[in-house]
Amino acid sequence: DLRYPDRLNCAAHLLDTALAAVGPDRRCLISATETWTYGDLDRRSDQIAEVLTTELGVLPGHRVLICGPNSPWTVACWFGVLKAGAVVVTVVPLLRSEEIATVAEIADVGVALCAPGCDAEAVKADVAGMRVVSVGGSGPDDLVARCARSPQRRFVAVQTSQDDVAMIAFTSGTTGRPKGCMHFHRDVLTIADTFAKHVLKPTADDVFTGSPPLGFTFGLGGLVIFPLAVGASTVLLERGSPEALLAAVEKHGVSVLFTAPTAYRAMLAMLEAAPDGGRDPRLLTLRRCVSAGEALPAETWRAWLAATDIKIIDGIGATELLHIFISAADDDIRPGSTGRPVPGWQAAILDADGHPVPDGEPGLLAVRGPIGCRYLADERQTSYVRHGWNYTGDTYIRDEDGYFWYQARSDDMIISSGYNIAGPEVESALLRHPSVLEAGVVGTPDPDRGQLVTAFVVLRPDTSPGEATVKELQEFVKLRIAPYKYPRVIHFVPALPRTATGKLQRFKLKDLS
Ligand code: 3SK
Repeated sequence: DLRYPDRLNCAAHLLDTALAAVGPDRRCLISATETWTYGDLDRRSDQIAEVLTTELGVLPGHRVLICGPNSPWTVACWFGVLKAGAVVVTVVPLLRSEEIATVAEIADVGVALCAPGCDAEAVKADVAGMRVVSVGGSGPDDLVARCARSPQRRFVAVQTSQDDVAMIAFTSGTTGRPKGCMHFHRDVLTIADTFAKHVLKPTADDVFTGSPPLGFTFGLGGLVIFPLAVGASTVLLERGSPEALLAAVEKHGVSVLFTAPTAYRAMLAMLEAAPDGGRDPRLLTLRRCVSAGEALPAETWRAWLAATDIKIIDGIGATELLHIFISAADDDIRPGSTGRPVPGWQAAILDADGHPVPDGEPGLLAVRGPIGCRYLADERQTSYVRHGWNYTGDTYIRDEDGYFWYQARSDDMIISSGYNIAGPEVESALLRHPSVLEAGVVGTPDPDRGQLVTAFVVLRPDTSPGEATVKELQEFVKLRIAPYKYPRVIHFVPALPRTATGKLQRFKLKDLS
């Protein structure tokens, strides 16, 4: 049931529901240096709302940028801005001044709440009308100091409407001018009532952690909305490296992990079998693992199952649609497939004119459901939303049982000698070779074939990057997928270019070749 009250402030609703269910003393946010209870988060977000409205001139509907690492104060800012009736503008941290300036200009940001590191870039952005306030730095103007001085009283959350904009999440995609995706207060609750409720099924006893930044909606949902919607706790890591994830799981008894395929592979390389051949002793508390951000190869899924006995829940979401809309868990999983539409969502494979493509054939993934794409003042809205569907920009195949199989980003299909070749399929085949750590495959211009299948490979440290390895990998791929798909060119590189959210930047690979 996705009906919500007309008057709805999602931040107040989430906190009030959790407080009623688990009480103020339940652990909520855990970082390397502090642990906040639900009562702490409620109180500090009240103080932030108070400071925003009484000292910084923020009014309902104003846009407030939050730029910070995964930390309790970043979460408190998110709740405080919403309690004040303002709109959260989220970006991943480490943006440079020019990028901040673009986002601030598109979203008409009045106040920027920035952690140390981000604040200098925001000041350098020099956006007219944007006041930069540091959070967790030093000095009397810092938000934390202002909160400590503020009257320590309850802030009555602004009674927003369920379809008032709560947040504008920016997506840079893998290239192009960033797009601001507007989401309503009800959308924030909807992701907990669809993917989390029907697929993930967390409980109040769960402890969450993961690597995606809170400025990426995958991280916001997985590390804040889903745990808080059930009164669970969440471990926030400033650096979600594979080493840090393993250490956090062991130290805090984590049971739910959100990360991307690359991190699962990196952790696999670090795991040790227990003396009895069972699960690595650091991971004993883990019960749910979620992967998104990129397609999860069947090989990675199987290797993780063999090492941990856990079936990774793969999923595809989009910043435009806030969170995951196709996924599968437990016995419903078909390794290598993303899964089936999450309850509440519909998905179809269409051609560019909106006609259905038969099962078994590749086409454009189109989805519709309780959340839709609403770009802020961006003409690309009319290419994302067409024929009553959201076109995600991915090429997929639906099988006769209704499972969706990722092929490529629609603009990443390689056309070589008239064949359609999906780069990620070649990447999966390469990843099955024991010497390959990471692989990125793109089409590069070729006068004879139109495009050449070109692979960029990160080898394990003990492998030599010579011609013999090139030949071995080519033969290896030919034996596993249709031979015409094998990479005719292989470059060995120390690392692959990725976005701050971990997505492979294939356009940069094209530039490298
Ligand atoms: O990249 C994805 O699959 C994703 C998942 C959840 C939320 C947002 C995104 C972009």
